[in-house]
Amino acid sequence: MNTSTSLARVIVRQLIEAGITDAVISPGSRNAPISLAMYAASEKGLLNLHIRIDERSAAYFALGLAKASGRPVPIICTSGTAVANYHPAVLEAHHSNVPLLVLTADRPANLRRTGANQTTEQARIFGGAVRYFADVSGGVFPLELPLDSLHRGPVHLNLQFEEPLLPDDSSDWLSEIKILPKAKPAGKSAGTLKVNTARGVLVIGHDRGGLSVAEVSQIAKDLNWPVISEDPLSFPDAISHAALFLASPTIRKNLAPETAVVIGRTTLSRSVNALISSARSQIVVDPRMATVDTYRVADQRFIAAPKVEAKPADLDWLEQWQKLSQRTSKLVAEISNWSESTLARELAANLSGTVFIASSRPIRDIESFASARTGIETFANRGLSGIDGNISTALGIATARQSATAIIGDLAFLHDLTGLVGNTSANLRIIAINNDGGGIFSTLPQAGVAGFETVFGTPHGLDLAQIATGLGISAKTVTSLSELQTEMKKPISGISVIVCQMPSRDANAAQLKNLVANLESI
Ligand SMILES: Cc1ncc(C[n+]2csc(CCOP(=O)(O)OP(=O)(O)O)c2C)c(N)n1
Ligand SMILES: [Mg+2]
Repeated sequence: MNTSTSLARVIVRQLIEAGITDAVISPGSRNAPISLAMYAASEKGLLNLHIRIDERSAAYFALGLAKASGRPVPIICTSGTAVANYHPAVLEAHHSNVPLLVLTADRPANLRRTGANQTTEQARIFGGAVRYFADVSGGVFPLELPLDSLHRGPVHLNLQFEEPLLPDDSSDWLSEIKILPKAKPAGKSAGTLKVNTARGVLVIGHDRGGLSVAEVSQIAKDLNWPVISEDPLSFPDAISHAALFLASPTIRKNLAPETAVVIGRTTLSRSVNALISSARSQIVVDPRMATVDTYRVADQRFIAAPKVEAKPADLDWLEQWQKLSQRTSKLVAEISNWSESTLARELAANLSGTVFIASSRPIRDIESFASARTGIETFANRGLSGIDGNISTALGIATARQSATAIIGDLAFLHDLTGLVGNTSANLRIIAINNDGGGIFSTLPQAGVAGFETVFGTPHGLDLAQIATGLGISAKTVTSLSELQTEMKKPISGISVIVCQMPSRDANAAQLKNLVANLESI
């Protein structure tokens, strides 16, 4: 058997034996040995293959698949620029400890810097963003696959394939394969969180630093403090609309806590971050302090869910928060126009199943306008909050589930159009919120500066439904809540897009500002 075929088969065999079920391949010649070995495994029912032509989309698709399945997902591409297209998703995986196994094909090392075609310095190209790297040559990978490293984030193996690249034998190399997934390495002992303050708050970052909803719910129950959750769809007892009423400096001052326990990172609202800063002490629980956020500052730090020893809660304190939340709920319920706020409120109330929420306004509007509830499984890319790869991540998540819904802004939608190219079996409904540009910028200090529309607003004037239709995807544009509700009642089947055509970005920013001003007097 030739050297490249031997290396590819050893790797694929080990992956299957380790319990890996899915792989994402992008087309190319140099990766032929591993692509063909994976194809052979898929023909035997040992692996589900997903083919995505754009490596950036491919890697995000795998990211979504890995997040939703909890299993490592290999991505396979050819040499050269293909490798660099993996970088955005590798960074997102790095910042959120997602097990992405990056398998890049390369030419033999002696061809580097010789002018050989499609040959660049792709060894260590991802720098410190991967937990483990190896530049592999020869017929057999000399080490066991670094599966332990994968449990802590992305891993890169650069595979030097020399010619011939096609198999030269027909041996039954996949017989007697034994699937023996290795148990996840035991985590470090978590320790005990002892608090003797009654006026504390528990703040939960959107993806909980990777902790499970159950682990975080247990901490919330033991503390019995007001819970501020960036994701109000996973914690029914969270204080709804906290991000909104905390925008009032007066309210924030009255509610300054003695202690803030923060789970994961909070990246959505300045108001919530200001509240955390006003606490006398901050305790952080975040497994990512063991890998990526190693310099995070806090009075006390835990890298796993701790046991909690708390003194009985001050129920008056909890009630103060609940009253403010109820008053804000009333104001939120009174908004009746077709706007990004009412859209978020209604989506949050009516969605079911698995939901991916894109960066920018969509995730912030859900945080602000949803009534806290449960019964939904949520995902978002909050490692680096990119507006890239959002369709692909959602497709990967939908592939690991029966179906999913994605809520995505127009720029994020346009950014990842190639995510819509290629066959998938996924059932994904995309709700594209079209405000013709980056609506978030109208809510930031740069709103209205000279050149605002050119460098921040970036209107495109495109018809998103027509674009989707051109890609063979069914799409419908809606301009009212009732039309949206009619569309949402239909079953999710294949990929479909509902384009919500929104009023102007300026009008939305003015409405948000007005709402916050009204909150000053509640
Ligand atoms: C890859 C990437 N490029 C640029 C940004 C900066 N950015 C943050 S939000 C945003 C606008 C997003 O617009 P859209 O998706 O339409 O959402 P909206 O703000 O309108 O809700 C941009 C460009 C980013 N986060 N990620
Ligand atoms: Mg937009």
